[in-house]
Amino acid sequence: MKIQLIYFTNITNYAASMLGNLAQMCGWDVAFKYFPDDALEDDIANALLRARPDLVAISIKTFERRLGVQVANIAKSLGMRVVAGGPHATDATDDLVALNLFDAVVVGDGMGVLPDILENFLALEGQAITGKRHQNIALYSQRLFDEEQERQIRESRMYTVIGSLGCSFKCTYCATTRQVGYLPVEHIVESIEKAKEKYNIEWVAFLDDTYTYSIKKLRQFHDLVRERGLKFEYQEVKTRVDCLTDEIAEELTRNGVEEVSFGIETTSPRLLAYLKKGCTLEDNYRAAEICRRNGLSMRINLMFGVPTQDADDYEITQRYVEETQPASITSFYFTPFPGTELFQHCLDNGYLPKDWSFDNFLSLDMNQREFKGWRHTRGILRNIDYDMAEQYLSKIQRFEERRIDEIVMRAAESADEEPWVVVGARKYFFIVLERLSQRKWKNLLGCYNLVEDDFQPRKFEHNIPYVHSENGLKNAKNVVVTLHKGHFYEKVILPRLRETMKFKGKVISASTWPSGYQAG
Ligand code: B12
Ligand code: SF4
Repeated sequence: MKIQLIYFTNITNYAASMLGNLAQMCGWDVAFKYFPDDALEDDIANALLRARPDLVAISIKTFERRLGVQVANIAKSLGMRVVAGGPHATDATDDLVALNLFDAVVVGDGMGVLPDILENFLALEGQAITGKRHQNIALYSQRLFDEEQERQIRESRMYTVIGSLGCSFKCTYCATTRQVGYLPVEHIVESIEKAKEKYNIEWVAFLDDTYTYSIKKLRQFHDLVRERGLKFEYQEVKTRVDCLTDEIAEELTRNGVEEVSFGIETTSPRLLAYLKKGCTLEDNYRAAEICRRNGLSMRINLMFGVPTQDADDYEITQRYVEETQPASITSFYFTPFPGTELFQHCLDNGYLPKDWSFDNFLSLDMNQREFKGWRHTRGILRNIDYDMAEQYLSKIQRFEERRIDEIVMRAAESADEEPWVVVGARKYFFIVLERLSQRKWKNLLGCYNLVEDDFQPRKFEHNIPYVHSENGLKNAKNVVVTLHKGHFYEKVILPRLRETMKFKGKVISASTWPSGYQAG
C-alpha cells in the first residue's frame, strides 16, 4: 500500500515527514509532494498519477485551503481515497467535512490515529476523526524525507526541530494547539545528531511556539548538547516577552543563540488586554532591554487592523519600535483564524462580512491575481479603519527602511568601487535587494540567494538579476552579505563563499545587527 503526503508552504513540512515516518513503520510505501501556491491543475494531476497512491493525505492550513481542496478534487476525480489533517482540518472541521470530498478529516494530532486510518482506510466514510497523541513520544522526533527534501536540507544545511508541542497561553487571535507537551531532550538531541551525520547540517531551526518557556528544559537540552559534543548554530528562536529573563538570555547566548523573535503584535496596554496576551507594555520594554544587555538580536511581529485598534494603540507601538529599534520587523494585517476566540468575536460582532468564505480566505491567498503581497493587502473585515492601519504600517515600515537604508547604502557604496554581488537569504536579503533597487549602481553584477524555496511574508520588488550558478561570483571583487558576521557566517557562509564558490575578494556585511543596538 502507498500513501502520498501532500503539503504546501514549506518543502520539509514537519507534520508530513513525521507522519510519513510513522506510515512507513506501519509497512506502507511513502511518497511526499510539496505544491507551491501557484501549482497548476496539470502539475497536480501528473504528480498524483506518477505516484499512484492508495491514499492521499493532505495537510491543510487555513490560508492553504484553496490549494488543499483543489488537490482533493483532483485526487477524487482520479478515484483516490483522500484524508485531510492540519490546522484547518482541526479548527474548521465542519467546513471540510461539508465538502464531501474527504474520506476522513482528522481533528488535531494525527499521530495517534494514523495507524488505525491506514489499517481501515477503505472503510472510511467521510467522517471527522478525533486525533490523539501517539503513546510513543519518541516518534515526534523521527522523520522521513524523500530525495528532493534531502537535497534541500543538504543545500540549506538547515534542519527543523520541535522541542515542545503547543502552547498554554490564551491569546485570542492564535490558532496554535493548546495541547501542550514536551519532547524528551534525548530524542531532540539524537534527531539533531542524526541530521548532522546524514546531511551535514549546521543550522537548527526550532519550531516551538515558546522556546524559552522552561529554563529547566532549556538547561537539560543545552547540557546534553554539550555533553555529546554536538555543534550547530541556531536560527532565531521564538518566544514571548514575559518568558525572557536575564538568566534565560545568558543561557541562550552561552549556547550560541543570537536572535530571538517575539510575536509582539502590539504594545498598547488596552489592546494587549483585548487580545488576552497576558503581558504588559513594561514586559515588552523589559524584553528589549534584556536583549540589548545580553547582545541578542530582537525580531518582532506586529499586527495592524485588529478590531478596535485605534490611533493611541498604534502610537504606543510606534514609539516602542522607535525606542527599541528591533533588528527586524514583520508587519501583517490581522486575519482571524477559525478556532480562535477572536474569530468567533468577529463573527458575533459583524466584523466578518456576511458573504465571507473560506474559498477566498481573507486576503491571504497569494495566488489571487490582484495579490500584491501581504503588506499591501488589507484584511476584509468590516468596521476596521484600514486607512489608519495602513498609515501606521507604512510609518513603521519607513522607519525600519530608513535605518536599513543607512546601513545598506554604506555597505553598497564601499562595495561599488569594484564589481560586486549581494549574497544572502530569507526576508532581510529581499529587503536589501528592494532597497538597493532604489539607486543605480556602477558595478553591481547581481544577487545570489543561498536558501531557495523559503517562505516570504510578502512580495519584494527589485530589479537586481540573479546570478544562478555558484560560478556567479567569479567576476566579483566584493560581496555584500545580508547577515551579520556571527557564528553562522563564520561556520557556514564564509566557507561556502571561500571553498565552494571560490571567492577570494572582500566580504562586507549589510546587517542591521549588531549596529542597530549600538544606535539604540
Ligand atoms: C513554524 C511555524 C511557521 C513557520 C514555518 C517554518 C517551517 N519551516 O515550517 C513560519 C514562520 C514561516 C510560519 C509562517 C506563517 N504561519 Co505559522 N506556524 C508555525 C508553527 C509555530 C509550527 C508549525 C509546525 O510545524 N508544527 C508542528 C506540527 C507537527 O504540527 P502541525 O503541522 O499542526 O501537525 C499536527 C496536526 O495538525 C496533524 N496534522 C498535520 N497535517 C496532517 C495531515 C494529515 C493527513 C493528518 C492525518 C494529520 C495532520 O498532526 C500533526 C501532529 O500532531 C505553528 C504553530 C504550531 N505550534 O503548530 C504556526 C501556524 C501553523 N502558523 C500559522 C500562521 C497563521 C502563519 C502565517 C499565516 C503567519 C501570519 N501571517 O499570521 C504564516 C504563513 C506562512 C506560510 N505560507 O506558511 C497558524 C495557522 C492557522 C491556520 N488555521 O491556518 C499557526 C497554527 C499558528 C497560529 N498563530 O495560529 N509559520
Ligand atoms: S500567540 Fe504565542 S503565546 Fe499566544 S497562544 Fe499563540 S503561541 Fe501561545
